[in-house]
Amino acid sequence: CLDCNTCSSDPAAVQMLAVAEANNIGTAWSRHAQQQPQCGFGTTGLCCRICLKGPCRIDPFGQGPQFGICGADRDTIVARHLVRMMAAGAAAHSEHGRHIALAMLHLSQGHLHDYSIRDEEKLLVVAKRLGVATEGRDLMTIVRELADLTLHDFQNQNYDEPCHWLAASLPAPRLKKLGDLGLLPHNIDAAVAQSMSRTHLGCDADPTNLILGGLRVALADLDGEMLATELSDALFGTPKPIVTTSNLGVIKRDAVNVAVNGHNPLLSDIICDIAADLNDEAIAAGAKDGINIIGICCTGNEVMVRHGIPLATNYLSQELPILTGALDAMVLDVQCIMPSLPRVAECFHTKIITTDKQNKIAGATHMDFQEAKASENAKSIVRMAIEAFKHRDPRRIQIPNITQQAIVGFSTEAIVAALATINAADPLQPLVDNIVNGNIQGVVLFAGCNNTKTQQDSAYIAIARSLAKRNVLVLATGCAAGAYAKAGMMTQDATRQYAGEGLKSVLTAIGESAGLGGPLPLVLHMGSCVDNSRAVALATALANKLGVDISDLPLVASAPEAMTEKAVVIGSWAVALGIPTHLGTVPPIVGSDVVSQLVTTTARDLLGGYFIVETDPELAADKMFAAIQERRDGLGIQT
Ligand code: SF4
Ligand code: WCC
Ligand code: FE2
Repeated sequence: CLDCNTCSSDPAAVQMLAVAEANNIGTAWSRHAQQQPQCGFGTTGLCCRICLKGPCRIDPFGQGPQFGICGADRDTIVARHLVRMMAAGAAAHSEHGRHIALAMLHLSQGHLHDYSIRDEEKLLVVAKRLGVATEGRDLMTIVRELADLTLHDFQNQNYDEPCHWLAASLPAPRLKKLGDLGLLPHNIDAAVAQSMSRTHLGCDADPTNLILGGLRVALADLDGEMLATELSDALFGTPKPIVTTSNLGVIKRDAVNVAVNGHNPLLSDIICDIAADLNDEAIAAGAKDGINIIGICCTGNEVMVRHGIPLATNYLSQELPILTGALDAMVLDVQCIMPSLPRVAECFHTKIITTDKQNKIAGATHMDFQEAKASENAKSIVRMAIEAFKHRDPRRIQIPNITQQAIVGFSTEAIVAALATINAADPLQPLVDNIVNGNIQGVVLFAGCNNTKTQQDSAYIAIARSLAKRNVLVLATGCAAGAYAKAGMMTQDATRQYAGEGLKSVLTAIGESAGLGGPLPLVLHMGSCVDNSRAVALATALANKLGVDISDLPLVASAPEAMTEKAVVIGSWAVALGIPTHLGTVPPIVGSDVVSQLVTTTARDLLGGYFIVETDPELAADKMFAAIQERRDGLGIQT
């Protein structure tokens, strides 16, 4: 490898990559290099492994075989695999959601003593939205009914009854459109199972029908994300603006550093709670600064937006905190966790702890986390970190002295509350006024991952700067949010430096009236990946206020470094909701013109949303800005 700067635009990651190189420790980047060249059939989606007669490969240039052994053509093969990706993504998000819903149920049954409803107001708001009676009723009865209603979205067998969360949350015209096209799922689990079933050998071989089925499971994914976000808010609190820090410099030399990595807040939130109780034990072990909890990836985002826990890093650089020699434990729950972590940790004292029965890694210590014993389990985990701290090798400690301030916690409620300081009676009106007068041209939601195919974080930064300069309001979730936090783009200075004049004036007016003593940050951190549902809530509120559909709004989404199946499914429901959605990673569908057409032009005709595949950040920004202008034209508000 020649230059670590080509791997990442994050200076702290670059520093640690040099350490990895010097110590001959493999990282995602070195493994990426070893994987080159990657298979052209897989890249274009033209390899099928769905049955044991395969793998079958379609010659992309038309010279060799054009059909798999069963007779499937390129379009069927590409569509089937794409649908399977969506199903896997939906399964992941909604399994997370189910976990939270079951915790709510068990809480209402009196089985969980370490959890409570921290945000009663939020609980009541969502209960009402879902049709649960709240007046004069005991809180736990409401919790029970809300949990039951939520779990019904995993159990309902009436195909014509759409999932409750979607039905209660999307604008009426969108629901109508999706319902007419048969895209409203009745049951999350069934939608996943049906996707697997129809893509089995010898089942659905019509690419159009397959992709429509894919959109149905994508909407099931959105249902799972919505319920995960909203119930987590009720349990752990709805995020409010909070000032914290980000990047590897948040690791403290004189503390027991415990990283939480993964997605589900059920464990990490409790770890944050009990850390203070064990501070004295950490100090007694020689860590004069006590216990320092830091976040990685989306568990990191969850505790960052709710409690201001510093975020060490996002997905692609998750191995690097170990290389500082000062990370004492990394606690893992589910999703986007590299199986390499125990291998990297072998060279250090860091304890890698898996906690979910269904997500173990060979070489890690498994500590089965049970909600009924949450505090007890969390204490054992933190004590493992304190024990590991005693085995540190002080000579190997190198913590990059790099941190950035990050103002985070912009839930939909927090954004509306900030706007309410300008117009209490009608909080959305100032936003609408500024969109109409052109101070804000539109809104972009950045979501999705890191991908070794791109220099880490760089496309996020370039596109956001380019759009912000053109007065586009920037929202972010997941690893996108991590990228912006690390790069110092969630600060007031970033607003002063990068926002166009119109956007700057609006962010300043809102920030000042909301008591921030300056503008809102340039990029608003909405939370984890399931919290993309927060952006849908904001879009829905705007659409409802204007009496239009989401597809009419000057709103675009972007995943410049998309990587996971979860990112594929998020992008797919964004399209289904009518949102022009940029992908900076070329998806494995380019082997089929038919499928490529379906997710671009056909989707646009049917749903208003479509994918924009563009790997060049500047061109991507231009295309998204053009999509925003088109929407403004449609609303008759061109300025
Ligand atoms: Fe080949 Fe058809 Fe089997 Fe796929 S399902 S591996 S195309 S025979
Ligand atoms: Ni969501 Fe992508 Fe990060 Fe994982 S955490 S890597 S799906 S963006
Ligand atoms: Fe995530």
